[in-house]
Amino acid sequence: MLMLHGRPRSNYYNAVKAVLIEKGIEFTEVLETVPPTDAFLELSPMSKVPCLVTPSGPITETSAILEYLEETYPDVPMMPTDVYARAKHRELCKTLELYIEWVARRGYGALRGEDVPADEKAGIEKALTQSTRAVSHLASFSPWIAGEDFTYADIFGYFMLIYSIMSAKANAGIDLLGAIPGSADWFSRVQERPSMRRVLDDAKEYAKSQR
Ligand SMILES: N[C@@H](CCC(=O)N[C@@H](CS)C(=O)NCC(=O)O)C(=O)O
Repeated sequence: MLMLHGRPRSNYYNAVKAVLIEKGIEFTEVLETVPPTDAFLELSPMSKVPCLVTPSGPITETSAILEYLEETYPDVPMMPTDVYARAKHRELCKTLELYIEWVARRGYGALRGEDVPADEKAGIEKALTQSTRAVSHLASFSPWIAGEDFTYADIFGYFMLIYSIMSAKANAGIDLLGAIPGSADWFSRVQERPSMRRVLDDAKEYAKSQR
């Protein structure tokens, strides 16, 4: 049985969990602590969650895990089959990860009541202004982010935006969904999926248990 190591507070962990549920793959969850145990560092040397332990060994990095799941469990497809469409799907996911989430992450301190320096805020604003334009250019939202079919980019994209929305507002005064036409309705559509409801409910329960 596959074992998903991590924490339901992590947007990356939750993305993999939702894809496992969408694909109907059995898995067990293994909660990991902060700071990490030595045993977890053996599985995930960068101490990052999620880590998926497969019959062949552990895998970290969400995009690597999602591609492994797609290749190992193709019965419920969650990536386009056409080679060019697949490359565009990866391009969209990378853009959301590197230029939205990793930029917004620089300001996550503001969500915990910490000060974010003014020059960092200015950098976030400049970078998000460009990357929201890029996502608007690459995404379809008709009805799903990469076109007609629901793919893992919908789940991954949702989780790249979930905390970024708050950081963009707090640090740069940017309404992230407003800046990407079509994304607000899509965001609501994604979170109505049963897989997503389960993951988001579990995350809420986990947050309550940590208070
Ligand atoms: N590039 C990684 C990012 C994962 C990530 O940043 N995970 C965070 C939680 S959201 C984490 O494990 N942080 C703990 C640490 O860095 O020690 C991926 O794609 O999985």
